Amino acid sequence: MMIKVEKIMSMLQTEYVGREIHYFQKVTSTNAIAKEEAKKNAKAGTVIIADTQTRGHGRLNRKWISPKGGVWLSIILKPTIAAEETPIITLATSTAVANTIHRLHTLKTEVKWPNDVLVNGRKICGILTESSIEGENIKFIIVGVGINANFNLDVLPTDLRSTTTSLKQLLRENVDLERLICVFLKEFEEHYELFKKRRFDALRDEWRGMAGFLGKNVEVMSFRETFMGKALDIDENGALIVELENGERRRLLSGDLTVRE
Ligand code: BT5
Repeated sequence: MMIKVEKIMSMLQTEYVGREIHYFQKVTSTNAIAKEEAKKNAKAGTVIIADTQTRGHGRLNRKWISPKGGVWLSIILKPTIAAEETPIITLATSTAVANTIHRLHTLKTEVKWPNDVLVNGRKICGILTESSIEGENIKFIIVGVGINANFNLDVLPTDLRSTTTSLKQLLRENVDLERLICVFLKEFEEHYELFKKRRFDALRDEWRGMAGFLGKNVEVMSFRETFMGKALDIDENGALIVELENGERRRLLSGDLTVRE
């Protein structure tokens, strides 16, 4: 057993996020388990945590490598919001992770649209938000968070090592996983409370302050095309605004960015 739930419970300072934790040594994907639990009426704030995932995934079913020593968790949420507002939860979660890593380990963290946290320009955390929608209503949202914590990069496939990092790789020692989880859950709850109060501007402003790529030239890969432009800002729904060379502006709801400066 890597992660000790009792230790988390003894330190946790939240009202409801993580007050119920389902812990597993090994799962397919904590998001998949969270979805099943959400359908079975799990309470909002319930957290699924695993030491390792055999089928961890990112967006578009990309593989998420989840070795032991990482933090792989999913939070079940039941907000009353419109479907188009969900991207803001992903942004708020990345801010919460960035704050957590910065506060605990004094590392300089950045966020990158749409779902990454970076240290030294390398991905240390990815977030996968999945929602279940019925008609116009959100039934539940699952926020999945993967933080590369207590493992070195040599356990990842070679092609990932130049673009990723981990806390252990950066700090040259293991961190207290339970403390990391507690601080994150508290940060998350604070941000989620703002979200529920629809303080989207506050969430956006904080995220912008950590978004080092804004104002830079980026290569955008959307499902349709690849193009170059300048990342200008995000709009009120969390969509990215990119300006092309000819001055034309595009609004992106999904896609991947590579900074080209
Ligand atoms: C993400 O997708 O970044 C979202 C990752 C979410 C993972 C969490 S873990 C708990 C929960 N359960 C799940 O099954 N998922 C969530 P995306 O932006 O699509 O990035 C995916 C890409 O990141 C892959 O195609 C790889 O290139 C890269 N990647 C895979 N494993 C990685 C890792 N451990 N660290 C950094 N990059 C990784």
